[in-house]
Amino acid sequence: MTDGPAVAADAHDGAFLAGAIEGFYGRPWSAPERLELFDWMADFGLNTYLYAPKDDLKHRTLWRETYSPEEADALAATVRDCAARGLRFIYALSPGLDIRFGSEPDRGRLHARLEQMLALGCEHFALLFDDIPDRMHAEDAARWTSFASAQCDVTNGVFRWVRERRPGARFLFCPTPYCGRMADRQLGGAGYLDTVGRELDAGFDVCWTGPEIVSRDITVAHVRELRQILRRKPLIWDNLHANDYDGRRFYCGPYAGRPGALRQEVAGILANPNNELPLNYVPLRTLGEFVRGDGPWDARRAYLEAMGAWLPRFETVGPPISLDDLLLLGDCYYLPYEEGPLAESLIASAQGLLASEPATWGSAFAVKEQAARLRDVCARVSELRDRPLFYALGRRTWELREEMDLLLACVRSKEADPGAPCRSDFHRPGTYRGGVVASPGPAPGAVA
Ligand code: GDL
Repeated sequence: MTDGPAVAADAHDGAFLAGAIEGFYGRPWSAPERLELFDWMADFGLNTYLYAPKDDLKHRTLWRETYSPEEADALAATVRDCAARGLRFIYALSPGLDIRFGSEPDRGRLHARLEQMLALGCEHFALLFDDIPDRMHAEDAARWTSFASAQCDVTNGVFRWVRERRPGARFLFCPTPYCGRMADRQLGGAGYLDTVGRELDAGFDVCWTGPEIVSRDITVAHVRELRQILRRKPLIWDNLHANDYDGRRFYCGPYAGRPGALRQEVAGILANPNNELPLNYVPLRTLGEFVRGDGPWDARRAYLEAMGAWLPRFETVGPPISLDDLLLLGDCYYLPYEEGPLAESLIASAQGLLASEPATWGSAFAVKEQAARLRDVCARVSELRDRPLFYALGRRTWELREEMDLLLACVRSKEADPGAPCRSDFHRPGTYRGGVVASPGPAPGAVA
């Protein structure tokens, strides 16, 4: 395979972007949370923070409105906090919900927004066109042959305008189809990505989440193919640890499913992680290790080491949580497509017990012990000294504790009377897994 056309030497400083995106749906992080994030990032060898919280109204829904003086002060402080730690702050704007590409007033508003951010000390920018209606206003459709051309035209204009003022500015662009599945479905119109490859200024990095929005694996072959189309190395916007799409889960597993060789194939990797900042310690620490490494990547080894480093945050006011306890808990909230091995084995053993007769069980002792231990670790989470960490974990670990209680009740009940249905006084219809979301829907296999 040949390399794609080289990015113009002066397109940007060429630095590999490694870091975090605040890019989820939901409540944006607070100023103290961002400070904690920046301290971690500096510690983990990460260099870039992309400000793109979907629910900062002025990032997306009200993209035309400049920040109030109070909001501007807070953002300027965030820009300074990044600079103080040697981190690159990139401000993202998402005008795609309703921008009129041909409208001079709308282009003027885009400039006004970036001008305000320049005045606040921000040097680097992103224009994002993800998760928007993939059709244009009729007047725009009459002027541009494609959605991609209209986006490139506006984006290139903004880019030149900023570059005149800040020659070193780094620029990111998120296409409307930003993963393989969307491109296959021709979101944004046929040939969208080819048009971006041809028409978007070479100085832009183009964001890409892999074959899926949340990609289990991202291979070298996958990004090489895309590089040919985009005519530049893609920048990975990695949703591996994002949890905004499922309020019952979070992911504290390692950066995984990406080979070490990916480092040379992309312009950078930015992780859009869990909404709950305290839960991102291991994901970001292992990402830092991944990008700094130069050989094959051993995700589980990196995880075990990172969990050891995270453990001091689990100091309690009661009996301690040990590393083994933490690994058992962490394995239950590992990665979207994979539980950790301790959780896998607990699930398999529990399913085995529930599906067979007690006479064949031998000793169910090991499963009961593991389930009881997990239940106790979940209970001890409420005794954490680090209250923000407890607030981030508490609802999920409460639910897991209830599941362990139910499992133990079923095992006990089966042991006492194999023919009797499992009964629990604490898992009653209506309050246990009630509500519309928990009612039976299509089986997972039915979703193509
Ligand atoms: C998305 C959104 C992102 C969201 C993520 C996970 C991109 C480019 N956009 O599609 O804001 O957090 O999925 O739900 O990934």
